[in-house]
This record gives sequence, C-alpha cells and structure tokens, in this order.
Amino acid sequence: MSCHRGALIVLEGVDKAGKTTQCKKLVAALQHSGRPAEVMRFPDRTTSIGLLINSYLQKDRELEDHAIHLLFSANRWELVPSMKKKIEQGVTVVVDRYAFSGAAFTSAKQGFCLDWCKTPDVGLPKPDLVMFLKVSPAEAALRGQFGEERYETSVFQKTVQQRFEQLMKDPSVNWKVIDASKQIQDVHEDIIGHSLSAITTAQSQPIGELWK
Ligand code: ADP
Ligand code: FDM
Repeated sequence: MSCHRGALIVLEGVDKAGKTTQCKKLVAALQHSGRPAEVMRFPDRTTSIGLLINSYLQKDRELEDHAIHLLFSANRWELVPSMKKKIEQGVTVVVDRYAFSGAAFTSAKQGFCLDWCKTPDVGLPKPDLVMFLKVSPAEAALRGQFGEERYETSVFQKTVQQRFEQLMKDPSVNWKVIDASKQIQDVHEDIIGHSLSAITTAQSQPIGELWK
C-alpha cells in the first residue's frame, strides 16, 4: 500500500463542457502511469438518496427547492467515508461535479443566495484541485441538444455559469480554469499537467475542510 495519500481532484463546468469525458481520460491516464485512481460522480444516483434525486432530475417527482438542495448535499456527505478511505489508501479520487455544482445550480433559482447554498457542504473534504471546464454556451450547443432533464435550458445554464464565476473568486479553493473548447486530447493534456502537480503537493498535506 502507498504511504502517501491520494489527491481529491474535481471537475466542474456547465452541461456538455466535457466533464465526464475528461474524468474518464484522467483516471485512465493516471492508472496507466501506475498511480491508483478512481472516478466518483455527484449526484451518485445509486444510493437511496441518489434515487430520489434521480426521480427529481427526471421530473418524475416534485421536491421543494430547499429540500432537494439538502438532498444533493446529503448525497455527498453519505459518500465521504468511502471517499476519505480511498484517499487515505493512496488513491487519487477524480470527481465529476461536487459542492460547487450544488451551490451554483440552487443559487441560480429565484430567492436563493450563494452563502445559504454553500452552508450544508461546509466541512466536506476539500479538493486539492478544482478544474472549471470553460466553454461558451454556443460551443456547448454544438455538442448536442439539451435532454429532457430538469435544469437543461440555456437560460438556466447561463445563470449557473455566472454563479460559478462568483464561486471562482474564492481564493481558499485551488481553482484552475481550463479552456474546454479545445480538442479533447489538448484539454486532457492541460488537465493532466495540473493534476500531476496537485497529486505531488497533496502527498505532504492533510486533507482540508471545504469553505471552513
Ligand atoms: P459533460 O459531462 O460536461 O456534460 P460530456 O463529457 O458528456 O460533457 O461531453 C458532452 C458531449 O461533448 C459528448 O458527446 C462528448 O463526446 C463531446 N465532447 C466532450 N469534449 C469535447 C471537446 N473538447 N470537443 C468536442 N466535443 C467534445
Ligand atoms: N446538480 C448537481 C445540482 O443541482 N446540485 C448538485 O449538488 C449536483 C451535484 O444535477 F443538472 C445538477 C446539475 C445537473 C444535474 O447532471 C446532474 P449530471 O448529468 O448527472 O452531471
């Protein structure tokens, strides 16, 4: 077993920015180079809370806006023990969306402020690196039509993008903005570069607490 902890690396961005594609490529490249790595994604729709979230996103069920926000957060908290265990065992965990999506999406709704939205996630394991995959709404639209799920409209996604911009002003989080309009392989190379340095830095540091 490795004596160094793994890193917690998060990919964020609006719909179709390439998060899922790049998470898979990053984990495959790290594993190929002999570094243990695993992917996680939020929401994790496989747990009982995740099934409830899935039915909300698929519009099969209505849930009050505050209540669904807290369920998204609970879905992260319920997976903290397994996430921490992997990291402590030396596995780098690459996460497709995290608390930043939680705060950006709910605060894009009427009557929600960013501070209230961040509160339930305060104290989660703090990512060593958060990469924001940036594409313009026009470029994202070229990658396919929106599906049927809740939140998949260009007006809402534009507000979400503005909320992400606000979150990125926080210097306590190690944000890197990635130009995700480039070719898949070029984006991957930028991501690998930032990830390798985050993995090295994380080895000598304890896991932090988010927004604390
Ligand atoms: P997300 O997880 O951010 O919603 P995906 O990784 O599922 O995005 O990608 C959405 C679509 O865009 C997929 O069809 C994927 O193949 C394509 N795609 C991803 N990255 C790029 C890129 N850099 N250039 C062009 N198409 C891309
Ligand atoms: N989403 C995701 C939230 O509203 N809050 C959250 O905390 C998280 C993690 O759920 F529309 C939204 C963002 C997106 C949807 O879609 C999940 P994907 O395709 O599974 O990433």
